[in-house]
Amino acid sequence: MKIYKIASGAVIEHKNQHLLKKVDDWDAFLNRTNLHKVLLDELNGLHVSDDENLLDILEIPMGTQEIWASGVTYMRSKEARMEESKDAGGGTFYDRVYDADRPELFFKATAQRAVPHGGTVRIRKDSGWDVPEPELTLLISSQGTIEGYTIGNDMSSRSIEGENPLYLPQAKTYEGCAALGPCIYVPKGPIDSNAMISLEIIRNGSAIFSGEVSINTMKRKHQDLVDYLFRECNFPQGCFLMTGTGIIPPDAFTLQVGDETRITIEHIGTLVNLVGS
Ligand code: DO4
Ligand code: MG
Repeated sequence: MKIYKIASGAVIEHKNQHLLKKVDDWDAFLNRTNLHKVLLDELNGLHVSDDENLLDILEIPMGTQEIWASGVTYMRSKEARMEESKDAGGGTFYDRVYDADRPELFFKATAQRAVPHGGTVRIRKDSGWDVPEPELTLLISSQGTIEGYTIGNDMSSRSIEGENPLYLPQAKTYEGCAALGPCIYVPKGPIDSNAMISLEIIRNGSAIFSGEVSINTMKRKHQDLVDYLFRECNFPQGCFLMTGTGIIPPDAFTLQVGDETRITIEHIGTLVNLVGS
């Protein structure tokens, strides 16, 4: 089952049908344990739409929840960050966090700084080296249970992060620093552990970078990340947690204004965004 957010409410995709549901409070709508079953029970009586343009304009599938992120959860992320920060002493601390029990977790954004599928993510004007980070993103209830999955783009400035690790919040959080969507995938159980994430970056109509990774190569378990996040933080509306990137373009690559990012995660869909200034 998938949930899309459009201007007039929710579209629930189930068995190749699109059902319309009025939602007054997106926080309450998403923050429910056993969401798959709850949604199934609510399908009865919903209007089925055959409007082909129904999903043309999507909103971020969230309410006022915070978006958090995990770091250095894949080998590729550890290696790329050790390389970019070696002049700032980063040669050792990324491998330490990769191996430590405690994961790297950081606050990323709220809906105000994020954009939906079809929206424009930004690169910072004071950054010269920028990448999208394609990340499986968890929808977590206020009880700490994983209820769904979406696609996140953790836009990152590698020049600012590489200059000094204490600049991480500036490398990661700014206007237009994240994209989330196109929908929330709400399966009966956990997502297929072999699901693939792929990233394509399009410039002037051609793919200038493409890469893929399986979520089963992630170092940590989803629930372990959630448990650490919930240790000393309450999330009365639930929250979203990006689970880290396993795809980073080669060091010579930087995003440019006008590029298009296309992130696909099996079972969820494709999140497409334009890069702006
Ligand atoms: O440690 C810096 C950020 C890591 C990150 O965002 C990732 O691994 O995805
Ligand atoms: Mg990331």
